[in-house]
Formats: sequence, C-alpha cells, structure tokens
Amino acid sequence: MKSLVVSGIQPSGTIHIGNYLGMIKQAVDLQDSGGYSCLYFIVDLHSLTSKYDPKKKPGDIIGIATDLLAAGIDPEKSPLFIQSHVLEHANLAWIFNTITSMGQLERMVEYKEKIASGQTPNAGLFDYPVLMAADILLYKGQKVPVGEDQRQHLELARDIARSFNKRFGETFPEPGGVYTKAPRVMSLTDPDKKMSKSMPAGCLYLSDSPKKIKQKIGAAVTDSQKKIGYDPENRPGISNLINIYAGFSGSAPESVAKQFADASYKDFKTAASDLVAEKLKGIQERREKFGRNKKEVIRILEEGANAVRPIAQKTLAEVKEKIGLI
Ligand code: AQP
Repeated sequence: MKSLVVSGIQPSGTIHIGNYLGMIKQAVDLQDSGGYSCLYFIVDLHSLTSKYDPKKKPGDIIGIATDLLAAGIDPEKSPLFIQSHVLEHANLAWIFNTITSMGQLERMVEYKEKIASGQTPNAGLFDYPVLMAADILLYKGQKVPVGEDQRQHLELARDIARSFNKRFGETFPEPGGVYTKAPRVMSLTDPDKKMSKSMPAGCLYLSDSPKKIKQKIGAAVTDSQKKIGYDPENRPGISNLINIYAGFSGSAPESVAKQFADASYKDFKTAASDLVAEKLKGIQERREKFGRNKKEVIRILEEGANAVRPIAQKTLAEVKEKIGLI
C-alpha cells in the first residue's frame, strides 16, 4: 500500500513563495511522483485563530483553493477539501486535547512568536497544534510536506500519536515531515524573520507580476559584502535569495552560490527575478483560468470532502471505541 501524504494550508491571506516552496511545491511533486496517496485541505478552522473579517473569509477560502489548483494540485489524483466540511477534525482534536499537557503546548515557539508580534492569545491559537495533529492522524497520514516553521508542531503530532498508542493500543502511525531545499523562506525586507502572510512588506506573492518580482528582489535586504556566499547564520539576506533560487531551480543552495560566485549582487538578483517570474508564469495563467470558474472550484471541494469523509468517520469510530465512548 502507498504511504499517505496529508497537508493543509490556512486561508488567511495571499499565498507567498514561502508557502509555495515550503509546502505547495512539494505537495504537488509528491502527488506527481505517483508513489503516494495524497490528500490536501484548506484549514479554515485554524485560520479563525487570527483576527479576520467574516465577510472576506469565503473569498479567502475559495482563493486559496484556486491557488492550490493553479499550482498543480490535481483533484483527480488528490482529494482537495475544506477542513470544516469534515466534522471529525474538530471532534478528534477535542479527544487529543485530553491527552496533551499544557506544558507541551506552552513550549510551542510559533505560539510565543505570534503573541510577541501582538496577536491576541485566544485558546484556539494555543490549541492550534492539537488541531493540526488531528488533521494528520484522522487519515493516519505518514508524510507531511510542510515548511520548517511547522517542524515543532509535527513533533507534537508524533508525541500525541505515541501517547495515544501507548495508552489505548496501536492506532496511529508517527507522521514525518517532508522538507524542501527552501524549508524556511525569510522576509525580503527583514531576513531574520520568516516570510509570513501577516507581514506583507517582506512577501513575494505567487500573483506578483515580473515587474513587481524584479522590484521586490532588487530591493531585498542583503549585506555590504562584495562576493556572493551561502551562510544563513551570518549572511541571512543573500542566503535567503540563494535559497529561493535553489527552491525554484531544484539545485542545492551551495551549488547556486558556486554558480554565482563571480557575479555581482545586482546580476544575481536579476537572474533570481527572471527565474522566479518564469516559474510563476504557468501558475498565474492557470490561476486566471480557475479564477473564472468559481462553481467548478466549489464542486471540487465538495467532491473532495465526500471522498475523504468515510476515512475520517472510520478513524473516529475506532478512536471512540478504544477510549471507551459508546
Ligand atoms: N516562510 C516560509 N517558508 C517556508 N514555508 C512556509 N510556510 C509558511 N511560511 C513559510 C509553510 O506554508 C504552509 C502553509 O502555511 P499556513 O498558511 O498554514 O500557516 P503559516 O505557517 O502560519 O503561514 P504564514 O504565511 O506565516 O501565515 P500567517 O501569517 O497567517 O501565520 C505550511 O506548511 C508552512 O510551514
């Protein structure tokens, strides 16, 4: 039997190349490799943990679904659905809450960073990783394409699977992350911070025109050294651009640095802008096509939920029986 790949993305704003290189591109590559069964979803319940406008949320949900389809998620191969359309996600999260300690959640760096950046510490935000564990384990997912920022959350999902199995008997696999060559894309304006939808200034969006890409990469913060070199610790700005180039070209960051060792920063930035613009062109064309057919996108999402619901129901029934609910 093929390993099961699962992953989700929040409808919390416009998709940037961090989301693309960290998660979406690998989700598509894993799907197209033919070696896995894949299912992907839009985590609308997770997105309620940040401040949002209810009037804009439906558009954001459809928008993210459209982006995923444009980026290459093929609903014929991988069901694509909305998390809240499969009620078992929230139900399993509640059960997992009862086997997760406060201390485990208090250690989550993403939570601390979001609070430090001014986000309201609601209980949902604190509990975010438990819902993520439920998202994965509900389908007994084994592989999860995610960005580096989710590594700790994924560890927690493994801990939850282990605790559950130990207490109630072998039920869940321990899921592992699948990380790319650009597992953490940093902000173009502040390369010490990750590129994040909630910090639009440093984002390069999938929808950006070649002109905008050139402007943003051209103005990206680097350093005052003359030679291009890959050293994420000490030279985060230029290393971030190298990672972006590596992510889009498929080469290792070290070989990109070698390839451009004698180029000026300006020439490297031009080459990086051209590469990103070329790679995004196809996605942008497909985005336009799907964007004109909202009904079809909704149909795909409904069909996706219908396809995965029986799996979710089966797991939840098994869990309820094991924990003693009738
Ligand atoms: N900068 C990044 N580099 C690499 N991967 C990233 N991801 C997010 N930012 C980067 C990965 O994208 C997937 C979907 O992320 P998400 O939208 O569910 O949540 P997020 O990680 O919180 O993304 P943002 O952009 O930072 O959104 P906001 O600002 O709303 O919190 C995940 O696999 C994530 O790892």
